[in-house]
Amino acid sequence: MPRQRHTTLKVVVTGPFNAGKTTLISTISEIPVLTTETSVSDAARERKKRTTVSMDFGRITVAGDPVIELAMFGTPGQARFDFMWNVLSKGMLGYVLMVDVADPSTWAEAGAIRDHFRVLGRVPYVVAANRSDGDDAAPLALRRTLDLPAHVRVVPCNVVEIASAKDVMLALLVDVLSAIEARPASPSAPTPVNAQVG
Ligand SMILES: Nc1nc2c(ncn2[C@@H]2O[C@H](COP(=O)(O)OP(=O)(O)O)[C@@H](O)[C@H]2O)c(=O)[nH]1
Ligand SMILES: [Mg+2]
Repeated sequence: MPRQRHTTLKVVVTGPFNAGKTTLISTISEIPVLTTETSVSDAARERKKRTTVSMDFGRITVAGDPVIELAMFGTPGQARFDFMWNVLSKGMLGYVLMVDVADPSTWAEAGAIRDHFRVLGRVPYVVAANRSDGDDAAPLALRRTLDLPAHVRVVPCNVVEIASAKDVMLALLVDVLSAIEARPASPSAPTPVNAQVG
């Protein structure tokens, strides 16, 4: 029987503090998530006690030919760690902008993070409208606030639930694969990391 082909794709999960980035990766990762957390700054302590310092790392496998392994890197949300955004975005093929759709006070910061990432990589992204709880109006308002181009998808979700978290990653994967397919074949074009046959 021929051996299956495997491809690893690097994706990033970014967004403001407390949006649900670490939760998304933890909910769907097949390996124990490597996370580096520390106490939050005083201003944020009211909301939660720990925050991601440098990154979260998790992995999920998507069956098919080739088998796709998504290597998921979660960024810190607090701006005092934003030097890590530049490091983590190297080689990414797409990203999730995670937003707490129930807390509009965080949306402007989400927009600023998206603007930062848009410069770091011209790759597809999807907006995860987390804690949506079936509310249709808030994801639409979020789309307007972020002034999203029509092709950027807003995925309403509650990433504590496995099916919902998978929806977000699959939406991103579809856009990432379309972008790879549409790319002109050029030796200098970035290729999926660790792309291998065998
Ligand atoms: N009810 C609910 N709680 C969530 C959801 N996503 C995240 N949380 C909770 O919100 C808090 C912050 O999430 P976390 O993933 O640490 O946020 P991060 O700062 O973006 O990494 C945690 O206590 C999560 O359990 C969700 O979809 N629904
Ligand atoms: Mg986190």
